[in-house]
Amino acid sequence: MNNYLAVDIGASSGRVILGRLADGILKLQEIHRFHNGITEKEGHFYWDIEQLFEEIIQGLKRAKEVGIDTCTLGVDTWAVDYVLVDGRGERIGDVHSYRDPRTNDAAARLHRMVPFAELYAKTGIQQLSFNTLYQLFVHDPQQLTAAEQIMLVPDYLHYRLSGTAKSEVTNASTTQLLNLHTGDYDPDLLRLLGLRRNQFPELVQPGCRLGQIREELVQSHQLPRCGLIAAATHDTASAVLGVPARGKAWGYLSSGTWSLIGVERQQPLTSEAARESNYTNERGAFGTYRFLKNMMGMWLIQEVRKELNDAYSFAELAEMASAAEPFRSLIPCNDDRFLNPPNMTDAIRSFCAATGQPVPASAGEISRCIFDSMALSYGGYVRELERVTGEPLKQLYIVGGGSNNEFLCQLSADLLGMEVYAGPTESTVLGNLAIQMIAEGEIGDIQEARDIIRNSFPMRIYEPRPVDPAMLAELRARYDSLC
Ligand code: LFR
Repeated sequence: MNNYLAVDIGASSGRVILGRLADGILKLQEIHRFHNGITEKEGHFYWDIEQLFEEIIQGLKRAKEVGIDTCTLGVDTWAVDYVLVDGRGERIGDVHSYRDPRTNDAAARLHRMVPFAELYAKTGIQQLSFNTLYQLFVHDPQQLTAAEQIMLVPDYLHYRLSGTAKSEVTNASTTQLLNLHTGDYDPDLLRLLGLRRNQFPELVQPGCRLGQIREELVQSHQLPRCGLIAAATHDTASAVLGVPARGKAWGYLSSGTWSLIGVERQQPLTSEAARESNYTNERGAFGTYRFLKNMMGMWLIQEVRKELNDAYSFAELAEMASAAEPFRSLIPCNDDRFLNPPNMTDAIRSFCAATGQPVPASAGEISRCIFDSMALSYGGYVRELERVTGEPLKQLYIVGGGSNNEFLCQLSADLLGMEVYAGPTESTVLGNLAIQMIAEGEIGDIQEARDIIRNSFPMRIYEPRPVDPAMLAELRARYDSLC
């Protein structure tokens, strides 16, 4: 039986998971789990990239301890953030997090030189204040000049493991530097940033082989012998691969730290409506496009939970929310003021006070305010997605950690008036493994992978409960007036 290891690192935690396929059923075993987060230094926010690398090594050691001698391995992480590497292969500087305020006014400044419409026509990528393009625009020019290579985080981790530097395309597309038409880094945008094409590694597709784990790592840490395979290294691309969908007319909501809502397409869509509504065309595996939009997701509740000193589990917060008065106060979840406030609970309360709404006091009231607002924003965006693509959706698949939140799933189904299929929670890991299994020839294609996932993991269906249309219209108007 082949062993496949998925290293999946999100903004709040990372995992090393072993996947195996037997009789058409995919089984997962968690080998290692670790914390991730950003740390502040003098007003800037960074990831601890050395720690993440060490955790991968720990995971591989444990894999060996549980009897794995050979395997393949792929890494996926969040997008847009990068590591600078000098001519000797050494890292230059710390790795900025996309939540670092350094890019607060970068887009406005850059758009004075190249209007957003032009950027969008070139790249098809939505405007997020932290896209790599804007981060590089404000990055220390001396460091950039010294950088022989600029690698996105999972590419860098693959490089540290194997010595092979490649730029995997699903994540590369989130830089807002890839030209949608040529498929390569755009020369005009590189010129604007004062960068050279050869500072970015060669672009490769998910499934590309990246060589073996370096022998010296295997020897010094007693690791299994692993062939590295580029996963769809952007976690959202892996999550979309892991959606257990069949047929057509389905949308997805990848629900983790972020909520990513969209559809899988065979061609990009860069119409005026798509641009104005800020939809992105990130590259998916097998030539697909992820036509989606970012919404602030579980980050809101994760921060609030932390501020409550982790006194309640997420399930408890959802339970308390369900007992609180509905739709009492709402926040525009996607507003930049919730991107990285010094204190999320305060930011929510101040917003409610400033807009003349009741100020949520208890943990249940704060959680209710978050979940009501999230469900309303999902509803609005699904309708918008249908309008922009001109294609009505029949089902919404919610995957990722948020698919466990029964309260939010049911509320979303109700407000959407649409069937919601929830699960699996591990869609990102499953998408990562699927690419490796396809590369190894154990699975034929992505539809087969999705069928296997559907047969292997539970999925819960939420039927929409009737909602008074006048009340819904009033709620929508209230929500929209806050945005
Ligand atoms: C989700 C995600 C989103 C990306 C955001 C920042 O984990 O990868 O797709 O926009 O994080 O990188």
